[in-house]
Amino acid sequence: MKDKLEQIRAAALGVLEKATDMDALEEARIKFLGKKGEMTAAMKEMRNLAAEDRPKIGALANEVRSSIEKHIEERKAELTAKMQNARLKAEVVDVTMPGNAPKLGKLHPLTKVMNTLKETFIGMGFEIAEGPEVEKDYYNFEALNIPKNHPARDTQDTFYIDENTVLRTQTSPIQVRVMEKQKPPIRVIAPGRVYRSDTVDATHSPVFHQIEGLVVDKGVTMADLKGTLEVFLKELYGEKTRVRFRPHHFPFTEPSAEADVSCFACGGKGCPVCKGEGWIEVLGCGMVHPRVLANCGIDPEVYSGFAFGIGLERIAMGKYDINDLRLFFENDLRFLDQF
Ligand code: 2NM
Repeated sequence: MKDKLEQIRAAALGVLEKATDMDALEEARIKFLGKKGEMTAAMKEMRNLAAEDRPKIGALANEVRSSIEKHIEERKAELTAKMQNARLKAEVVDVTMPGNAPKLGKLHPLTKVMNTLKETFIGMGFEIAEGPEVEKDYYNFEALNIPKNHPARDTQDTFYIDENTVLRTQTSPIQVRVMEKQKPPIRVIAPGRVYRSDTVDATHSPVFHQIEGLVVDKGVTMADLKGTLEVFLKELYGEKTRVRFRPHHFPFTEPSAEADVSCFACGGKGCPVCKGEGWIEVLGCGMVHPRVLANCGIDPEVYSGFAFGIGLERIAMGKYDINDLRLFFENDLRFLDQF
C-alpha cells in the first residue's frame, strides 16, 4: 500500500512536470485526485488494511494528496507566469521604431477657390446665404422672371423632380429667398452646387459650382456693380488686371453684362490661353430686374440692386491651368495631390 501511494505520487509529479498548459493540469488533477481518480481508488483499499496500519498509511495518503495538490498549484503559477511573459514579449511595442506618418489629405482645388472667393466677399461686407439644391420651380425660374415658356427652362437644361420641383440650375433661388425674408440693405453671396442636364465633356458637367452675389439698397447703381467687381477681380487675378464689361442678356437683370479680365497668362497681348483675344470671360452680372425685386416684395421704385454669377470650375481651370473639367470630379489622387 505504501509502495502504491509512492507510485501514484511519482506518476503524478511526472505528469505535472510535463504539463504545458492549464488543460493538461486539470486533466492531471482529475486523473489523480478526482472522484474516480487514482488516489480515491487507493483510499478505498484502506479498508483491507490491518487496523494498526491504517493511521500510518492514512497519514501518508493525506501527505501524498496534499503534495500533489501543492504541485498542481505550483505548476499553475509557473504556467501563468510563463504565459504572461510570452504575451508581454509578443505585444511589446518598440517606441524607438520610426513611425508610419499618415498621409495627410488636402483641400480639393474647387474648395480652395471657393474659400478664396468667400473670404474676398466676406472682406467686402457680404454675408453667406445657403439654400436647397432641390428647389421649387417658382424660386429657380418663375420669381427670376423666367416664365413657363421661356427658353432658359428648356427640359434639355433642367432636371425635373416633378412638375413644380427641379434641381436648381443656379444659386439665384437662394437670393430670391433672402429678398423675401430680409429688408434691404442686403449684401449676400450664395455659393453652392448647381445642376444642368448637360452632356459631359472637357468644359461641361451636369454638376458644377457657382457663387452668386446680390446687393440691394436705396440708390445702388451700375457704378457700384462695376466698382465692386473690379475690386474683387483685381484681388483674385492681381492688381495689374484690367476689367471690361460687355453688354449681355439675362432674364433676371436689366441691363445685363459679362465681365472679362485681361489675360492672366499674357497680360493682354494675346496668347493660347486667351486664344489670342487678350481677354478672358469670368462672370455674368447686371442690375436686378425690377420685376424680380417686386416678385420678392421689394419696391423697385424705392430700391435697386446688382447681382452677379461666377462659375467656380472655370475660375479654377484658369487659375491652375487645368484643361479638362472632368478632372475635378474623378477624384484621381494623382491629379488632386498637385494642389
Ligand atoms: C448671373 C448673372 C447675372 C443673379 C441675379 C440674381 C437675383 F436673384 F438677384 F435675381 N441672382 N443672381 C445673376 C445675375 C446671376 O449669373 C451668371
